[in-house]
Amino acid sequence: MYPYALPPLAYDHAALEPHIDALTMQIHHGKHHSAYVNNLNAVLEKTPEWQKCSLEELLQSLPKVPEAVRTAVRNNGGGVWNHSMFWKVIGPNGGGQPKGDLGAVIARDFGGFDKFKEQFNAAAMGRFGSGWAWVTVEGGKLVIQSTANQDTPISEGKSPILTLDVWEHAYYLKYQNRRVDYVGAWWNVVKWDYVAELFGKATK
Ligand code: MN3
Repeated sequence: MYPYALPPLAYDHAALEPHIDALTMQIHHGKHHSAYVNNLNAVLEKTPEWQKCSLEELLQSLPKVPEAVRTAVRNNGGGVWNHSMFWKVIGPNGGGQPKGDLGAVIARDFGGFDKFKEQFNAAAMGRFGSGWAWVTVEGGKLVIQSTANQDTPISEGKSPILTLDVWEHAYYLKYQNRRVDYVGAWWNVVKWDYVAELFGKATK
């Protein structure tokens, strides 16, 4: 029995059209995310003692994971965790702006939603090569950052509430080299209710 399984998408592959196309969703979830799950399960076969903890615990314990498998656990474990979150922060009928506490904290920490967006876009565009842009909560404040490859703020003990995959596989079929267009379109599918829920959990 393998410890990890590919979490099903909560919506159809075509549900995010025209912003994210169905074929990209099909390959991204069904092939890329799936491969991270399979590779993580395979590498953990070699270290059964690390099969029992949660994925979060595993990603927070990387320095203690045997060196021979550490990079594979880091890349594939991060790939599993990051994508599982990514599918939940986006969805059909998304977009707009967050209201309530989260909207107020964005205004407080960034001087407004437009400035927040600008700073997040800069993190997404500034990530050279493959990686992710994030909003995390640190000491009650919102922080924007990016990570390389499949590195995840979970490994740094942080609480992410929003994430954007900027690997080319996330956008190349529809947007080719135009990452900026993909990032711009992605805001139309952000599920702010779910992001607000994560913010609530991170600050309680
Ligand atoms: Mn991806």
